[in-house]
Amino acid sequence: MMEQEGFYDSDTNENYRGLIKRFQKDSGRLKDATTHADLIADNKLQSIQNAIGQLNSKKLETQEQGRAIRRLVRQTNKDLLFINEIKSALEKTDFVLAENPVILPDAEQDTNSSMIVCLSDIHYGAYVDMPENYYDTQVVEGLLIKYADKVIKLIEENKVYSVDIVNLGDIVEHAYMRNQNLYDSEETLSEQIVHVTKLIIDFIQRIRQHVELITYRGIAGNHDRMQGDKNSNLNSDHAVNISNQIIKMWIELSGSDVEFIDSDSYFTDINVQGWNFAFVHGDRNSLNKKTTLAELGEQYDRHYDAVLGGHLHRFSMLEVGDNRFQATFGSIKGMDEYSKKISAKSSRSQGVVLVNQNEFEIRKVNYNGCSKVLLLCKSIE
Ligand SMILES: [Mn+2]
Repeated sequence: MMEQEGFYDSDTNENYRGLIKRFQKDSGRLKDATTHADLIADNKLQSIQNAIGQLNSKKLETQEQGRAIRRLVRQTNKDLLFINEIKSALEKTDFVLAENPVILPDAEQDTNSSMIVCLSDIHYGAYVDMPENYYDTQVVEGLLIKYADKVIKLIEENKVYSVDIVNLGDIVEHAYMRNQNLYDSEETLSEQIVHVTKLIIDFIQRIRQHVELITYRGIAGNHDRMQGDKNSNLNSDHAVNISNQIIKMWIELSGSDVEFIDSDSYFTDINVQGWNFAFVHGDRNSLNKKTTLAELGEQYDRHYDAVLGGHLHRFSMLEVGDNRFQATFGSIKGMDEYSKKISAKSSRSQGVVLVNQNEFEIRKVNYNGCSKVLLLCKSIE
């Protein structure tokens, strides 16, 4: 055991020596003073001196090992604590039951359209209370229901028979990123991840009531990283990874026929009716930069018709080639003190892409009519 902990020499450990001595004394095996003196006379003193010399030279090394071990113990405890927090948040959360209704096609009209539905920058856990916007965890639920209903309306108007839901990241506000977030956050990180995932599942199931073929996938944003510093982060160490696992678990346990698509942590792409779409959050690949679509095409060896992202918290569309686009969708969160401070005021919005064999249309989905008063009412309900 001691060797595993990095202590190879028990003779140089004073506490260990004391322990053995005490045990020997208690069990009557400790030699008396006369015998002890004899031992010294028998040149045993030399070996003790050697041991002290060894102790001094080992001291630095031992300190280093001790630090490494303490760090390991701290990290292990932190991870275990986090997993336990997730577990207890899951136990306290009720997930919607999966239903897989048969959706009868409209006999009179062709149903040949598909739709990509993006979810972006939910920032669950953020608390905003300013003249232009109000946002808290209660409000998120209402806003996601409203968005799902807008999507359902588009499904019906456009005779959509298949939907691919792509989560573009920043699902949680995260408590540890900027100092400002510390007092603008609600709930612990584990609670934020579990609760926003519950709302995402509600969103998926609400749409599933109106269309039979649904896929879901999610990539991570900068707020989803477990550690704020992007350089010190393992690639899959992010909130969306945990959220994805919960969604997969829900699909499996509830018998949902929604298809979960695995993807990279920070990139995914999809072919819908012959058109190629790429997705990034937008923090690692700037969607303001006109060459991003071409660069992603080069990197993944594919001709992309559009690359879609979030991150900027505003709708933008840039034509960067012949009918080829870079677009960003807005946030569910809407304006906050931070966006105001960096003069990036913009409205709450989301976005979809309507696709058929002949064309695709990137469309902003507005949140008109969600005044602060209405949001507050929803929150109080
Ligand atoms: Mn964001």
